Amino acid sequence: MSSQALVFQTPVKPVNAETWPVDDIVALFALPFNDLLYRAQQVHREYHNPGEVELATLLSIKTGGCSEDCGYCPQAARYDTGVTAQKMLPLETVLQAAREAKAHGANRFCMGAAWREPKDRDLEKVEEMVREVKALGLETCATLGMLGEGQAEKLKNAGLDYYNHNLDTAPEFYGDVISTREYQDRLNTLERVRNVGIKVCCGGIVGMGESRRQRAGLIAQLANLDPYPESVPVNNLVQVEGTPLHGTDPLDPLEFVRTIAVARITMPKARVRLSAGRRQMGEAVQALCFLAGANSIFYGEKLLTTGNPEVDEDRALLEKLGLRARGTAIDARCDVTPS
Ligand code: SAM
Ligand code: DTB
Ligand code: SF4
Repeated sequence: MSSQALVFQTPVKPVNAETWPVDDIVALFALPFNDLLYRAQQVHREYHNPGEVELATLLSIKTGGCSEDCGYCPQAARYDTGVTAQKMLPLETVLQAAREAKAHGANRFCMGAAWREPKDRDLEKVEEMVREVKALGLETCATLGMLGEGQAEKLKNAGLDYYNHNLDTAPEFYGDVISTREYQDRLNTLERVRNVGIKVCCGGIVGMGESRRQRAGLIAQLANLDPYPESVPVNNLVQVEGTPLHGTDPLDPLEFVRTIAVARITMPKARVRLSAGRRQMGEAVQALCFLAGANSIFYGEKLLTTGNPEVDEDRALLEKLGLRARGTAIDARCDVTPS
């Protein structure tokens, strides 16, 4: 058997197939590491400029005091995590943060709120923020929890480009992590967002004690959305003292890299974001994630309540890897042919 045949005897979604079976995704996870990364890099190069990384800056516009019981989250009021509940930030504070993000070269500005769902009077303030941030020339994203009837439309009219709402994990594991809302509630919000023409940013968290099959189950849920999300954040659990998931056995970093590669292969056109957990990861693992097809990061020293690499550190890492921020890259698909 030729080496080509060895590489390609792995599952490939048939052209007309409607869904990715979980078994096929498990089979991708089980590939020899180098074969998996090779496949992922091939897909990546077919659909994306491999020299380019999108930079998305996060701002928590309403921190803490949340009524939900998400087992990973430092912002749930019921866990004693040291996060104090704050009121929504004033418009000018948000705009100042957005201007700084733009000055640092961010492509997208994502506003997050610790809500189960927004109240209409709060949404009005967020609409204003979206309008003004967009006017600065940044892509806009918001993550505000579940959206009710008409709320997605209001955000669309304000100019929102992306709505982030994660499925978080596989349906079979979901109940171990969250009890205050259903998987179906999340799917309903995603449908509302899709129906008004806002782009979908949807991913999940790994390292919560789920099995490999459950990681594959999360990817299957995402990849089988029709269409699949434009943006797929893959978060590695940031363990926060006081949350139920604090003390979970950390995921093997190479399994995290595999998850990125499988997301890339199953959702070829999506931006796959190497999301929370980078500060704990080290440069080599992050470099492998980029090789596996990640082409977006959260950029800025803070995620919502926990830390993220400093801007200068990230700039240095991108430079070291020969990667550039989206929009600044010349076509990096150059052939460097030895003379
Ligand atoms: N409250 C809204 C919601 O739950 O949809 C929006 C904000 S919530 C913090 C957004 C996402 O952040 C969660 O769905 C989860 O995937 C991620 N997240 C929260 N805490 C995390 C942690 N400790 N580690 C990794 N990801 C986390
Ligand atoms: C996403 O998938 N990850 C981000 C963003 N969407 C909102 C949030 C990560 C939060 C990590 C824990 C914290 O900083 O509170
Ligand atoms: Fe609240 Fe969102 Fe945190 Fe869940 S993830 S506790 S909904 S802020």
